[in-house]
Parts: sequence; structure tokens; C-alpha cells
Amino acid sequence: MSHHHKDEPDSGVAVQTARPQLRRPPLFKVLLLNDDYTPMDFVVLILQKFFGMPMETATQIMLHIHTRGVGVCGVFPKDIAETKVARVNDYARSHHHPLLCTMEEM
Ligand code: TYC
Repeated sequence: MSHHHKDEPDSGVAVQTARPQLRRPPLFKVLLLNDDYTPMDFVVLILQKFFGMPMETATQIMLHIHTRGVGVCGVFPKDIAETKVARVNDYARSHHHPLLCTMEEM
């Protein structure tokens, strides 16, 4: 049972073929910025609460940010990174700290 009829004109509908390769979604670094006012303990708490770090790792990262000005909290797909940034900034603001969280494409 063929669908092809030689008398039938071409419908003109084009069907596009899919890309042969699936591309990995872009990744984003979530960053914390240093400031002069946010308490060190609060930054350590943030790194534990939102990024699942143990206290020792969180302390090392916090001290890196304090010394160098900026540090990476983790690497995530865009939507996850955006959610982390929003939640960290909301949490910091709700505790009246100026701590700033941002993201950057890798
Ligand atoms: N610099 C702050 C202080 O001396 C501590 C701090 C660390 C603030 C990391 C922000 O992302 C930060 N209290």
C-alpha cells in the first residue's frame, strides 16, 4: 500500500530535518561579591544553605571572596543559576545585608 501517486502534484510542504548533534546547554558560574558590611558568618551560612557546602569548604570560599573580592559558589545551567542568584539576594536583603550574588556565562 503506497502513499506515492505519480499523478499527484507535490504539496509544496517542506519538512526540516533536525540538527544531527545535540548541543550541551551553556553553564553559568554563580558568584558572590565581597563587601565591607556582610558578616563572615552570614556568608558561610549562605554557602551552606544554598550551595550545600560543608562548613569547612564554606569558610574557605568565604575567606577567598573576602581576600580576592569575588568567588565561585558553583556552576549550573541557566535556570538553576538564576534561581540561586534570586534566592541568595532575597535572603541577604531580608536580613538587611548588602551581600551581592551574580552569575556569568562560562
Ligand atoms: N568582607 C566581609 C567582612 O569583612 C565578609 C564578606 C565575605 C562579605 C564574603 C561578603 O561575599 C562576601 N565582614
